Amino acid sequence: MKRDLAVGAAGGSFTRPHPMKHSVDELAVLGSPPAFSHKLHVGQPNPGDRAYFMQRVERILDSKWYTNHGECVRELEASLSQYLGVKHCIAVSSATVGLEIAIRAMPLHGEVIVPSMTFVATAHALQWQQIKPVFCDVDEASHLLDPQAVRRLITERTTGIIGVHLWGRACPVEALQEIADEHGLQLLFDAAHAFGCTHGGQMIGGFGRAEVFSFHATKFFNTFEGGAITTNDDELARRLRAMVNFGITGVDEVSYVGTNGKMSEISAAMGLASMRTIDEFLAVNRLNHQTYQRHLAHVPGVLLRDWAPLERNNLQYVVLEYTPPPGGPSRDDILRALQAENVMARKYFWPGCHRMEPYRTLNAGLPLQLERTEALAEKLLVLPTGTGVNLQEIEGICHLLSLMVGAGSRLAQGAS
Ligand code: T4K
Repeated sequence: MKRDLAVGAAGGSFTRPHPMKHSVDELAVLGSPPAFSHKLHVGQPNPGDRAYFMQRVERILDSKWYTNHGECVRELEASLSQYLGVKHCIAVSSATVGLEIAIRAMPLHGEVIVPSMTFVATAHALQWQQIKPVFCDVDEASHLLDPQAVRRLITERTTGIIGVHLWGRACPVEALQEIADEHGLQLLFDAAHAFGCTHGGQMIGGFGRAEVFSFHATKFFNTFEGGAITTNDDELARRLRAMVNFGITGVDEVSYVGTNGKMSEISAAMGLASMRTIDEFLAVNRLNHQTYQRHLAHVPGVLLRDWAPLERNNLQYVVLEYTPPPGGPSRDDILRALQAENVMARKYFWPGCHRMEPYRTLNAGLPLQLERTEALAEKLLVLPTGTGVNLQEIEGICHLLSLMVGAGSRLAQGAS
């Protein structure tokens, strides 16, 4: 099983890289056939224990209990709490809804400081409820909230900070907590990327007042759609649990404004099936990452960081920082050329939330200080990993990248 996964068998078909391309002229962007016969995605789902999933689905159908905190959800919540070492785990229908509910339950209002270098859902979860996301710059090397920059953005309207554990790397948790305590702010973490990752050897999940995970199909651990809010705060947990279910606190009793944020039984069954293969997923991602590192180490302009080797990271994102070498192609030329080869790389999280609507308009004319975010947004390139890509394909991707970087302005010509 491990070996199969290690070579990238997703239980599906293998693509052999096209007989290796030897020269720039053979690149697809210049008119040759693509290197890969099918698309290699950044977010192709890991399937989990398929037989076990099917067994649980049969049981759900027989039970005639499909949602509303059924057996699978209860089992998944217990299993996640134990895995993460946190007191309460509330399964939700997505991380976006989880963030919205956590923000409302804490509650946050007025202004909340968030990084702009994140998926737009982090900002939308605030804006959706008329709370102003105040965009903060990140550290250049870690891509995480810069505590000094956070301090500069605090006003009398600030009620909280949302740290994002981007790429599964833990935020500077202690520094952010210190700022929050000093200013009477609440601290929430968007842990959408950080399931199975640690900070100081401790699983992410119990930091701040609450943390929110994503189990979307594209995450290394998935429930089709879904997520979880985790907290060690009993009172908050009670409110969260009610708000996920319309604010219902008892039979015919509603105590809060709530919504429908419940995870269904079928999603939870997928979660239980994924829990059984989590170590294999991690091993595959680790091997993929090492393979990328080994083959990209000498490609000019390409940096693939070896992140905090003492911490555990799920490595669900392979994030390159690309600085064009003299005369080299731009990041966007490389992206276009990779996609022509069926390598569906992404430029997460370009251009930064502050440059997307409605934030671009809302912040027009304001002196935003997001230089490092903007510089990173021009550099980042995220490559396919997970069980849907095999080591041979990864070697092929690296080889293509090195051809492309050496192609200079010819890649841009291919685009025109
Ligand atoms: N906070 C952060 C920091 C996040 O990154 C996210 C989500 C959230 C909060 C909110 O979490 P959720 O509410 O979604 O639970 C994707 C995901 O949809 C999104 O969950 C994720 N972050 C974000 C980083 O990536 P898109 O629109 O860029 O990509 P998408 O969904 O089209 O998928 C990427 C590629 O994966 C596709 O081109 C094809 C492949 N794919 C996708 C799906 C859904 C598959 O092969 N199979 C599939 O089933 O947002």
